[in-house]
Amino acid sequence: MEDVDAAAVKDRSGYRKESMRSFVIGDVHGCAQELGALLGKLDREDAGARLVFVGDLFTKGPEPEGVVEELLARRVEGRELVLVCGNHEIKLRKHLRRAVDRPREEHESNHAETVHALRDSGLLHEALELVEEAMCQVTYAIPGERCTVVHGGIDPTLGLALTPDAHKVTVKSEEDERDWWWDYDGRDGLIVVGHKPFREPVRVPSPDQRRGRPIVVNVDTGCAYGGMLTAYEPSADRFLTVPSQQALQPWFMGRRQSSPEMAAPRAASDARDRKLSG
Ligand SMILES: [Mn+2]
Repeated sequence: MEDVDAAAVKDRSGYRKESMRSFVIGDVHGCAQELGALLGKLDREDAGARLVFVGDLFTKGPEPEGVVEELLARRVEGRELVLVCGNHEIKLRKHLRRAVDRPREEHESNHAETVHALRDSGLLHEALELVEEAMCQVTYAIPGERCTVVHGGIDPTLGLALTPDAHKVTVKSEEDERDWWWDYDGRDGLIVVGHKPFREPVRVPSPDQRRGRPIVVNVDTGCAYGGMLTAYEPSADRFLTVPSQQALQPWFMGRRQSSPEMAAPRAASDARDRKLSG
């Protein structure tokens, strides 16, 4: 019996990388309690699965230091963590860099709370390393699956390969505009994103086989705004969620799934790409 169990554990540990399960986790935004709860849930599914974070790990929520601790603890356990770059990683990096270089200086940016919380818990360097690691990875193709993770999305007219990195990290339509995923035909496989929060995960079905695997999934369910924290398992086409502990923001209450009928497709706009909104 012992030999059988040992073999099963070894198999889950990932020597056949292509068979390793992956979970893509939405915008954590400093919500450490919810992250702990979600990771506990995922561990009960498969304690050896790869954890792919879609970006925006630290800002907005109450406990960025707790998020650093959760991530480092999983690394120590030998878990495979993949950090994809969000727009908030880019925004936060310079503030963290400055705080590391000048630890006694008070910070007065809109990231001050995040920076101070990390500094007061002695995790500035660790947070900076995680942020810089994420910034090296704008896209992540899950091994063995036709699935790519990016923070914001792609320009469907250009496709995954030709969409500029800045666009991939920041693309977000306005309230009354059509989301890019309604104009995507699935040619680059399944694209999993975060960045634009809705009350429910967005799941865009393939146009030619409506019951098959989706072509776009958005796992940002607004944990920092009182929604929930969502993980998605691409191979099983399945969502796992935990409720947010944060106060429900009034503007977020009505953020239901966008519809393909909404407005006309917009032209790609470089000006909008430069605006790091959200
Ligand atoms: Mn974002």
